[in-house]
Amino acid sequence: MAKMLQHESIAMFMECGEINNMKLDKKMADALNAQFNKEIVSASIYASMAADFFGKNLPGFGMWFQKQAKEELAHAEKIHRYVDEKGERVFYDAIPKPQDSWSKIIEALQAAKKHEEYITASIYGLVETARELKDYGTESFLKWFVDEQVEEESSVQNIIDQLEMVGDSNMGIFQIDRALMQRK
Ligand code: OFO
Repeated sequence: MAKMLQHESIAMFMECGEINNMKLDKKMADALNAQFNKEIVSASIYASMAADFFGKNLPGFGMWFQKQAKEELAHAEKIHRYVDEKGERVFYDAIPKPQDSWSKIIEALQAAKKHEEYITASIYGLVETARELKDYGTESFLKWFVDEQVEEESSVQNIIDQLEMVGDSNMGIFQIDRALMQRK
């Protein structure tokens, strides 16, 4: 009897182990792969905004977006590593050509805000998929991205608010540009 219980508990333990180390469901793996590519597209959009700002002699805005582009690549890398850890691999999609220039500074920032909202919705979709599949490991991994999106939306909105405050004042824009150079 005791032996039987021992076998049962070993079987249960193995089952739990399988749950903890479970492979990614195809639906989850595909969704993470799509997000991986969206992060790379984000980097391309922001790098293009940086180029536009540097070209317009707004180095603070340029540096801010250049750093943002690097962060997006780091996000892609984070997903890449997670997918690898789960025994899968990522696949690269073609990167669509980003817009080259924006006629007003605020238009670029508004486009960035809209893009971040789209990314937030995409991350929420991933969380939903993880919950649906009872993939708690991936849900926990995604928590970092949920928090990061709150921060990203808020930092872009702060710049929009400042631009709205100064309007067309060249001095105001100059000061915002200088302040953006401080981004770590
Ligand atoms: Fe990756 O957070 Fe912006 O897009």
